[in-house]
Parts: sequence; structure tokens; C-alpha cells
Amino acid sequence: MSPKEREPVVKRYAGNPILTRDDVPYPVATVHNAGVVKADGRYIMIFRSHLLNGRSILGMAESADGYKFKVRPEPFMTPSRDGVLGEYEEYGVEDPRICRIDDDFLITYSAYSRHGVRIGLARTRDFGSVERISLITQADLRNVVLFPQKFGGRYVRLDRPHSEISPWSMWISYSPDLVHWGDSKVIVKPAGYHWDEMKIGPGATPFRTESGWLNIYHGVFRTMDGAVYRLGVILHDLHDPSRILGVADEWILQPEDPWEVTGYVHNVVFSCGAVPEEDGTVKIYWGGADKVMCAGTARISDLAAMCLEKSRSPM
Ligand code: M1P
Repeated sequence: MSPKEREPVVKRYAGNPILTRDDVPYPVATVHNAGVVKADGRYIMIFRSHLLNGRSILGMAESADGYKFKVRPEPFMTPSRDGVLGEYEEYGVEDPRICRIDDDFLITYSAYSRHGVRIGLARTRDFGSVERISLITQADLRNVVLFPQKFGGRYVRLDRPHSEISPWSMWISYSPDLVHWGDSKVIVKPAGYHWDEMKIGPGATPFRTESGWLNIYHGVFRTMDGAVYRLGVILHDLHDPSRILGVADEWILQPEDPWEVTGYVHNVVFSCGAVPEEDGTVKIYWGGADKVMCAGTARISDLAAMCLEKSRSPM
């Protein structure tokens, strides 16, 4: 590496991509945008796949080391066919995030239909069966991640409403019961003429560090060759996550490997999951070009330092 080059913040796993459609025992076009948690020493991945009609379902894979995953023979979640959910999941279920609160693994996912995109909330205790709780947004919200604890007796989430007036920004909302949400306010906006200037969205479930809650998010920049999706980091106050301690000025990961540059949608790295480890590192998982799953590691202290030492303005 020449002295001009920055040490990579995220070290890519040498065996990337870690999961592709060839690993899935039913017909799919893609494997991407997976939520991941570590439970009882095993890594559980819930991933999105496009079916061959372009609509998405969720699959599940397990791993002992966080890199070599084996896919379950049957999909984990397919669009509901009944009632209200049948109507709002008609076009598919996408981009799951997993958040453990007590003994529950809560899954937020995008529900697509002719009415737009909403967020659904589902719950499992063992990943053997999954129960839908409710739709938790109106139309045109995406990228909802829950914090893994309550604050002042309320659940907290980050969300990303669509907007034509202001660039698509990150908001925070509160709930007494996980179903009814409100007190919403915007906390981070895209920065003008910056790598995340077109839109941003929360990515992985935020995790606690000694400096604050680390939030790995995606930012989008529009070029003459289409949009480029990169990953960045935001640090939130430990006691009040609406307080932003810093937004790292530089991205932590951009599309570089061939399977990130070219795929179903080219030039995309998009994260829905990260697993902090006891050795001070975090495993970060991302979809490459909306087609494959990749993984890498970063030192948690490096990510926090990027937010604290050289922050761009949150708003
Ligand atoms: O194709 C890139 C991503 O585009 C959308 O993300 P967002 O609206 O947050 O920018 C989603 O469709 C996502 O699944 C996809 O990876």
C-alpha cells in the first residue's frame, strides 16, 4: 500500500462473497441485504432473495464462525396471502433487520405492495417459526432499525421516510408497545456535495459501545453513471440516541470488489446487519450489488474515533 492510501477501515473477508444464489436450495436470482445476529454462539442470517419474477422473499442461513453459512432448505418468510398483510405484502418482503430484546428476536422488514412500501414487524424466539406482529408504518417508509433496549420506558427506532422536498433523511421515533410510533423527528440529513448527498438510511441494528451507539448506515451519491451506495458510521448518545455525537465525514466502505461493482444493481454495498464481538471488533455484513452477501471486520474503536474526530454536520 502506498503512503497515500488509507488503511481500510473495514477489512474484507478473503472468502467473499460468503453467500450466493448457488448456495440456496430453491430457485432465486439473488442473496443480499441480510440481517444477522449471534445467538447461543451461532450466527443466524435472514437474507433477502429476488425470486425469478423480481419479487422478494426472506431465507435463513446459520453459521458457527460467521463466514461459512448453510442455508435452510425452506424460505424463512414469504409474502402473507391473507388479510391486511396479504394486501400490503403483495409485491414481496425485503431487507430484514434483526434486533434482540430480552428473549425475543424482532425482525423489521419492508413490505411492498401496489400501495407503496411499509414496514412490518415480526417476532421469533428460536428462528423455527415466525409470528407477524403488525405493520408499524404508513406507506413510504423504509430502513427501520430498532434499538435493542428501551429508553425512558419507550422503544426507539430509526427510520427513513421518502420525501421529494428534503433529501431522504434519518429520523427517530418512539413507541410504548412496538406497534404505535410517534414523537418523530429528523436527526441526520444527507450532506450537500458529499458521498451521502442524495439519501441516507439506517442500516444495521445499532450496537452499544463505550463511546455511544454505533449506527452503520448507507449513503447514496448520484453520478452520471447512476447511484453509488456506500457505508458510513454515526455515533449516538448512550442515554439519548436522538443526540448525535458525530457522523464520520468519510465512508467506511465503498463498492470495489467485482461482485459489489456489478450485479443486480451495480455499485452497491448495503448493510442490514453487524455483530459486535468480545475482542473489540465488529463483523459487518453487506449485500454486494444487490446480488450476493459479503462480510468484513472493523475495530469498533476505529469506527467510534471516525465519528468523534472528524464529524460532518448531522444536519
Ligand atoms: O439498490 C440499492 C438499494 O436500494 C434501496 O435502498 P434505499 O431506498 O434505502 O436507498 C432498497 O431497494 C435496497 O434494498 C437496495 O439494496
